Amino acid sequence: MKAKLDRIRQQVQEQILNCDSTEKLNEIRVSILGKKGQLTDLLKSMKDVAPEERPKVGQMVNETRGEIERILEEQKTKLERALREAKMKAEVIDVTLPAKKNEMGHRHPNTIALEEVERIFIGMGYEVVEGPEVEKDYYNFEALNIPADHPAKDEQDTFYITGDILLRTQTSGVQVHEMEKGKLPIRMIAPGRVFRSDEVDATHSPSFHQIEGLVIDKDITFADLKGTLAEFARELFGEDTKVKFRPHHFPFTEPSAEMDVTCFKCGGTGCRFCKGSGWIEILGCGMVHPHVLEMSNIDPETYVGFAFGVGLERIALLKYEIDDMRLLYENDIRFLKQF
Ligand code: 2U9
Repeated sequence: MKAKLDRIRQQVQEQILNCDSTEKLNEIRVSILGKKGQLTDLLKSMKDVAPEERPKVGQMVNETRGEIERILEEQKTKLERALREAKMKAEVIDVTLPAKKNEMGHRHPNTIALEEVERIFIGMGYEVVEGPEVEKDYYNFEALNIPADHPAKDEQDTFYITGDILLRTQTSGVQVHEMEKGKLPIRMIAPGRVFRSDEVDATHSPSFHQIEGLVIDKDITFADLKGTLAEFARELFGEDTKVKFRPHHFPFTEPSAEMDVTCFKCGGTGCRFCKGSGWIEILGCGMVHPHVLEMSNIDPETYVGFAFGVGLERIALLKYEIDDMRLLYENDIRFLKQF
């Protein structure tokens, strides 16, 4: 019996030491120690052993079983360690390798200009309010003193969705919504995208951006308008910038004006940039028409206001000396990278 047990142990030991996976190791365990395994069979055949021999034989079988279990455990530990080491080797990270270059995007010149304008007005206590690009005819035209038969409503200039709903041609509707809320005073700017049926060229696009401003309070005068917009111009174009107001007409403001700034290239002496005049037109403005206030339930006897409107692309083109508006929309990275 001892010789038989030794043979089994030797054979199994060889199998175990040659085994290269934990799955195969388990198969070996089952084939020796399992229910139908070799050693289990041997124990079952104890009934054929003489009774006085049984304790001795039983002890020998158990010793062999213990020995095989020890070898199995050792091999299992060895295989697991080898597996862990191989995995760690495969996953090794070389921290000295140069890092992958991250392509950093950056703000569009329109966004840079918008944030600059917003910064200036927020600094003067204004709120930035946004509104819908699809608007009712009333908020885009009627409430701004632009009646049904006004040429500005011409379908050639406006994208109508239905007879009553359109893509806004100006952001003024945002201010009308604010006035209707009845919370006064108002100090706000309304930046946003607007739409007009224009042909694309160096200075026009069917979709562009405006920033409109509105102040409504008691005792507001044209002097407040001038002071505010002169300060805006100085902050945007430099502190030596002078401003000039020329009379103009807008249906929603009375009196109305256009504001020019001294050319920031030549300082006002005249150059190619300002076409020799020394001045650059920058925005439109005026005192809010009393009828516009009335239509939004604001008493024009108590409250007065001023408003202004500026094209965002115009500011970006001037500030960054870009001579064609189309460049702002083409998304050519070589162009955009420069700002
Ligand atoms: C309300 C009352 C008055 C907004 C104003 C302008 C003058 C103006 C143009 C500038 C260049 C449009 O983008 S542009 O083509 N805008 O000249 N806008 S006053 O006046 C308002 C707005 C809302 C309730």
